Amino acid sequence: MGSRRKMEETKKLEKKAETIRRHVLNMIYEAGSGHPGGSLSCVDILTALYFHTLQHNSKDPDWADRDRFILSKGHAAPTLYATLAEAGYFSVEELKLLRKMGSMLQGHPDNKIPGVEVSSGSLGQGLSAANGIALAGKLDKKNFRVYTLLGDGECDEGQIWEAAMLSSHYKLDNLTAIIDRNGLQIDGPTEKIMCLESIAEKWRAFGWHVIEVDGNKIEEIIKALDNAKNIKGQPTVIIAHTFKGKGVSFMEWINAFHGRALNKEEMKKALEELGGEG
Ligand SMILES: Cc1ncc(C[n+]2csc(CCOP(=O)(O)OP(=O)(O)O)c2C)c(N)n1
Repeated sequence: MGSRRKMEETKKLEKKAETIRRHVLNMIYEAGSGHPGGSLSCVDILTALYFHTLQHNSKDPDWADRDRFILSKGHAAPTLYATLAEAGYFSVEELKLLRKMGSMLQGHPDNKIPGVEVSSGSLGQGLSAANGIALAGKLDKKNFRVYTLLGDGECDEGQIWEAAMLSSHYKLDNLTAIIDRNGLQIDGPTEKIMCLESIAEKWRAFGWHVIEVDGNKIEEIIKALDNAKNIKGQPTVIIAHTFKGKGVSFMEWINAFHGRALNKEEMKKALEELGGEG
């Protein structure tokens, strides 16, 4: 792609990410509860995946050759739902029903929702599910790829490291894990609670190809996702350095917004910062 077309694509995707950020805040506000911080940090990653990288068809969610995405950090469900709605899996109107009784869109992803591959929310499980799907793809000689997004705090779960060993043991080069490295988890900074550094060295030691990017820069994420496709014989992990609360100045790196909705006044300010409509 020429550099001018690339710039135009990036601009379009940045606009899409802004729309998704507005949906996320509105959804959590309407619901009165949810996880805005870790939902906002990963918006650019999901935008790059669904609007650039993934081979998928919202009109045929069960298409056998589709690429698969698993949101392992399931509490970022609002971002997944808003992205799926923008991609045409269901109506944007549905987003208002987040966490409402009887609604399809419960607080954590459920695989009954069109486009949701695996139910998640209990941290630590997504990479294992992704391994199973990637291994099945290889056994069936399919060309689809598998992607999963993990939280950095989620990497405290032992199951992640068991799964990481398996991915490299079976040379799952059709698998890309992305870590939302926003540096915070439920109780504070990851490095205070359970030191993860050097996270890149840890994944390398487990047999993975490692790429580090600014996870709030869409063009960097796209480049890394494209590069991962060319890595043979081992899985790739993209360590995506992000900001929790990205896009709203008074939320960035403030862990009070891990698990609470904004109030009316905060919403007004946040939407002003995000600009645009919707
Ligand atoms: C097994 C399990 N334990 C605890 C929780 C509660 N919980 C929800 S979010 C969260 C913090 C996760 O931190 P991180 O993965 O860094 O997420 P982010 O900061 O990106 O939101 C915790 C402990 C859970 N969902 N699952």
